[in-house]
Amino acid sequence: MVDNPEHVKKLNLDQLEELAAELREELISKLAKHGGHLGPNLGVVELTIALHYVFSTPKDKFVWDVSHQSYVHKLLTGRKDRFHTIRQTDGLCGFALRSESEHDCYGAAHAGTALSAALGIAAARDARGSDEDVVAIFGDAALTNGISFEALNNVSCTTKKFIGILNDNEWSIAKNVGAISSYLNKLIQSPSFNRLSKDFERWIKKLPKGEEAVWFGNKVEEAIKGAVTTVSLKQGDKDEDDFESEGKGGGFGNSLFFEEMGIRYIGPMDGHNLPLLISSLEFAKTCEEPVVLHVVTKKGKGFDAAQNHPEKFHGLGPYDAKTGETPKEKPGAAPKWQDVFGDTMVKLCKKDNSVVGITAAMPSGTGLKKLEEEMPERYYDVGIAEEHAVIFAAGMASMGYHPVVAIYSTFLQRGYDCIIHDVALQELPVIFCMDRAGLSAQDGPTHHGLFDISFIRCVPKCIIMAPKDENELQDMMFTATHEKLPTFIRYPRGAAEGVEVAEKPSLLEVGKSEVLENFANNGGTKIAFFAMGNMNPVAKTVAEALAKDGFDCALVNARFAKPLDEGTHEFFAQAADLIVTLEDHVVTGGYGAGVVEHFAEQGINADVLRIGWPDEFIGHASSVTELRRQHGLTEPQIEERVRQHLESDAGIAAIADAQAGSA
Ligand SMILES: Cc1ncc(C[n+]2csc(CCOP(=O)(O)OP(=O)(O)O)c2C)c(N)n1
Repeated sequence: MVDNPEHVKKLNLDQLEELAAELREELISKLAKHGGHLGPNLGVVELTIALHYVFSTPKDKFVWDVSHQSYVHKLLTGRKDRFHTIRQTDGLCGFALRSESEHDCYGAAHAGTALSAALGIAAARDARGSDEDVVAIFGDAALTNGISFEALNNVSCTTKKFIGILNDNEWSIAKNVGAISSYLNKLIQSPSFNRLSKDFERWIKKLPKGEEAVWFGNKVEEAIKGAVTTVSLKQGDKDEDDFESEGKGGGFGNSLFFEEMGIRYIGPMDGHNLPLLISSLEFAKTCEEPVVLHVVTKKGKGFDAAQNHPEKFHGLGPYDAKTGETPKEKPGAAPKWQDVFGDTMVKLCKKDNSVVGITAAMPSGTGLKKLEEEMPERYYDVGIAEEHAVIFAAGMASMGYHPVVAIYSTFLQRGYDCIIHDVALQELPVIFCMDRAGLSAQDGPTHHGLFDISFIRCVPKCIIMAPKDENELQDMMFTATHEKLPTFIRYPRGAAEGVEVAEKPSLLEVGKSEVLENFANNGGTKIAFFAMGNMNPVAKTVAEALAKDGFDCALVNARFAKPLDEGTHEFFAQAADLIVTLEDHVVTGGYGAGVVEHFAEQGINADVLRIGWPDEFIGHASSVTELRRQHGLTEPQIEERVRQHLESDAGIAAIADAQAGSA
């Protein structure tokens, strides 16, 4: 299989189509073992081939929005041999990554950045006087995101050479939502928009004979015809023949929306028609004004299971490469945190009319889908629009509601100003349920939720908590609905602890931790473990191992990073030789940092060992365990770090101090 962009340019149409089939086969077979973003990549096979046929990376720049759909680009830019390692330890990254290849000019994984980044690249090109082409490839759901609009607004006054490709498959992860989505749908379906661009027709007919023959033989007429008649239809709609027979073939039309922004609109067009894509891109390349190509594709194209279930196959774990079947969950396995969250939302909404759920395009990932299914009137999907989600929630809260924003920790980063300016400053009781707080191992640094405690802890009026198990998650959510201040609840990806969830939730005392195990006073060196959330079971294992060697270990479920349970921390600072704080979060500015700050403010001389993620970006790997191992955070490694600390100068001095104090 061709895996070099220069080779792609030498292929004729039949060979390009063969390449498309090979790429699909490669995607389906290689991703089956560990999973990945199969559906989006199957949808952009022809588009990516056409891009590499017409443009030349690394000189020309492709900027992929989210970049979860850049696998085909990776396969065509020298990374085929390593493709089976994607999203695995030491393997290829699942997103575009600047350090991975010179063909990845810009990294991403959060949505909505491609147009801004590409426009910045184009501005830099213009400023330095070079002539590379810059292409932003963005999905229809990227147009639910504010940043995309900020960029579109800025295109025509910034540059004359800019190509945007709107890859419209009608899906976000779930079905796309909102007015823009309906507008795009109209563009595709309304015959009034389907008029052939005369410019394009003239241009294509003017191609020198030799040149046209190189890339699609005698298919010029066919391409022009295709431009007016072959739009690949949106999922679930009628098939192509139906459209043609109704005279509703897609074509080269105009879109007031783009054109009023000073951007030439070309499309809609069939995103699986190679000659059409190539000719359109060649045309776009000649334009002396910004252009957007509206390309209609099918998510999961070429693999029935993926095409029929676009949401499931957007991104998934292992599957059967023939049938697409995924392994069944083991009976008796602990539920996922997101499912407990979803069930609790339904329970709370049934009891309390003030509670509503809000997601920014992540209904299944966050588990809020359960609310959508059971109580759709209490459910809001606002699109990939985190800032809007937060401010929208603030608006509802100002009217007496308790909105629950179900959001991944990493995506809440987008909403930071809104947390401060719209929620905290106005003391509005918005509840943030931050899923994926901790690691998303296979996705890597763009998706790890490791910064939320730090960036929220410094904001006045906020309450930050983390449950030790799923029953406590229910209690925390219930408690949050009784609060007058913003609350943030963090919990990780994957399976919870497998404890029973009580029929009725209980109210927790805000700012109070839970002492699980006090000192035995057996004469051993005293270590008090304070653990946040999912680090409780880790702390327990470490404490039990140390206890076997005569250490006297206390175990505290910290529960709140803010407000800190000052009394309990101060008590153990006096009583213990060493305090160990544990959090699935960066140590910089995290919960442990809060403990140290509090002791410093109070003049308390306590020895504190902070266990958490270091001050660096954590890469991707096959599993959380692997990343913990790499960073000294497995249970045996933490145990060893505690022992070493106690043997270090600081540890010895602290023990001596403590003994002198008690003498
Ligand atoms: C800021 C942000 N919010 C949410 C997500 C999660 N997410 C990843 S891909 C995706 C949908 C993207 O849809 P679209 O842009 O249409 O591309 P497609 O997958 O359909 O090709 C979402 C919501 C994200 N990556 N970034």
